[in-house]
Amino acid sequence: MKGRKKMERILNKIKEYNTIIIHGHKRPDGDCYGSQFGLKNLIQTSFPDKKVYVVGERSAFVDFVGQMDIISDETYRGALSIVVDTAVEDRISDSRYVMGAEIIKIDHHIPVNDYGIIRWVDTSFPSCAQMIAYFYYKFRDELKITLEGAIAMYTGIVTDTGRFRFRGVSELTHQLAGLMIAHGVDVEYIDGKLGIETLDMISLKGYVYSNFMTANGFVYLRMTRDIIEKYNVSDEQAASMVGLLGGIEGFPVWALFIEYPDEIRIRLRSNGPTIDQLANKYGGGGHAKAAGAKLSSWDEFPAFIKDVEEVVRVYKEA
Ligand SMILES: [Mn+2]
Repeated sequence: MKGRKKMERILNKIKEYNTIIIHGHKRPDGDCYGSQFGLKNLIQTSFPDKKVYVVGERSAFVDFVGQMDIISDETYRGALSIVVDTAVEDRISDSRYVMGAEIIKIDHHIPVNDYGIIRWVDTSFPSCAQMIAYFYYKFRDELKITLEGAIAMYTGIVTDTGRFRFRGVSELTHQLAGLMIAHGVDVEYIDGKLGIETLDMISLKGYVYSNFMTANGFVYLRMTRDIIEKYNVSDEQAASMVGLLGGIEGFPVWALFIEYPDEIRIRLRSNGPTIDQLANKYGGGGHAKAAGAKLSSWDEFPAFIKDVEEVVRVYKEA
């Protein structure tokens, strides 16, 4: 069984501590919330005498999953810190996690920093919330959850898998999502909550669809500062628009050029040629089909377009 020893050690630590504080990452997403609040619910429901807190930055779009606790530094005395869904120590939200007596890491990302005395890291899980659900499932004879926890875990599973569409989704993913439904999760309710978008975001989508440009096999958009300001979105929200340009017939590579004060950051995507080497050439890197790169100014823009066209040409000839 996957990670059995690690899970047993984690359960023992949970039993050992009276106060448990659960951290996630900065700018938390659905999986971060799902893992944090799912784990809180699991511990609190199974061991009602323990004090369990969830801390860190807030994310409005997943507010329905739960509300962050505000705790004093004093609370960390003799407490167990558990950090979920975070590979990079610097990204852990609420840096006070180090004040806990011991730290446990539960994550599904490729490890970057080896923090924590127990590290249960398994990159085969498509979401960290699925790890929490799996933990519950494996010890279900002694653990309990309520609907609240099931909603949290289901939300994490759904968001990190792009609603069950991404690589890594397996029979186990659906089994565990099914287990959450068995606990009363209303899939339509969650879909409705996650489907809510701000008017600004919808308007920006309209802009992206109306203003993208094309080269040979390449679709792109220049997301300039004035556009980001006009539509009143965060840089991160603006950057998320790259997904809109994917999957267009005849255009295996797409990108969003996001203008920052001192550089232009590129989100580069492909469903054909590998693009990580191209990203390396432009000060970036990443995966074969999803990478980041940067330009120091728009002067480099024409050369970048040419390089993408070349990558596409070579790919189509192969
Ligand atoms: Mn995640």
